[in-house]
Amino acid sequence: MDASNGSQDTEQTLDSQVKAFFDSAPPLQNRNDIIQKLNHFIQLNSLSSENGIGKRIVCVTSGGTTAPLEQRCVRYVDNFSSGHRGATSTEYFLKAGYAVIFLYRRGSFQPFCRSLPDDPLLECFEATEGLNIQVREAYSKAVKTAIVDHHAAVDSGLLLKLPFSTIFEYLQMLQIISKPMKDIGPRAMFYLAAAVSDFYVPWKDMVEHKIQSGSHILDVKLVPVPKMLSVLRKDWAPLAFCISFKLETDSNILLNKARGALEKYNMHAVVANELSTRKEQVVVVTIDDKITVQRDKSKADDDVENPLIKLLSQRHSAYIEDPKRMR
Ligand code: PAZ
Repeated sequence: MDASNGSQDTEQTLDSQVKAFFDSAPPLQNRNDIIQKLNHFIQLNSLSSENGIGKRIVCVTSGGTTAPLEQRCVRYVDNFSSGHRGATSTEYFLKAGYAVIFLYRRGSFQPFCRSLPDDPLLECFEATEGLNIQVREAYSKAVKTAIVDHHAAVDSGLLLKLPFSTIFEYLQMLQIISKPMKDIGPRAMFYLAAAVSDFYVPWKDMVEHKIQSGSHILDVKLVPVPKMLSVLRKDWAPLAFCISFKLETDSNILLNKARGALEKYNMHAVVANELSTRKEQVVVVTIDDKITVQRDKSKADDDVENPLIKLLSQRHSAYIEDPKRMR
């Protein structure tokens, strides 16, 4: 078999894996509602801008996907991701003038709510003597900012929030989002910060009912999730500016893995981060650069996402001017 046949075979295998994934995935319950909201959002932001050519629109993915072990799911495989990166980045993208589709894991961190405590309802509010509810003094600034900024972004049509839990929901939603994003060409960006399951149990192989605890070993076969980044770049939204993330715990392999992902999935940039330092520093790996981006430690409330989004927004502008220059 010659090399070209080999790559054709790999593509066919990927295509058939992707088809099998979507054919067997449980259909999204609110598919039509999501499509309607998306079309409205993209139409609105395609018309509105100072220069008359429409806003830049970014899809930020955030938090971890679950891989269910039972169809009537009691147990699932999960990961560590808190959604902090995605929520924080969303705020900076809005500041940079983007409209943001925030595709997030239910229950994970939300934009504008990062400085609130874990249980905001119970910790930020108190009942007065007349049984009215008021904000506790210590949280009054954080609550006000969260409510005002969040509502301003949503009400002005600049922030669309779409929740997922499972890998099935996430990938179907990413595919749905790609369709209208494809129509806006290079003005679209995908910023894929979600920690997506690498392995899953295909729906058709999954037991329906709760796995019983009687046996001594849990024998469940998980198979690799098809590499949708390739499909996103090649078919779903080929002109969109695509940023993926690479997380490792071993700093010795991080940059090589990021470079590998850049080439394998034809990304415009891969943001490399290490688990323990991910809030302090990341490295943006592109075809001809490795740029270290750090949080400004002299400012207590600075985030690494602040310089990161500035850099990516500049790169995106250059890409819009000349998409061929950055492949
Ligand atoms: O969600 P979080 O703020 O706790 O962590 C962010 C992150 C490490 C999940 C993200 O920066 C990332 O690297 N996402 C991709 C992970 C991966 O699949 O390699």
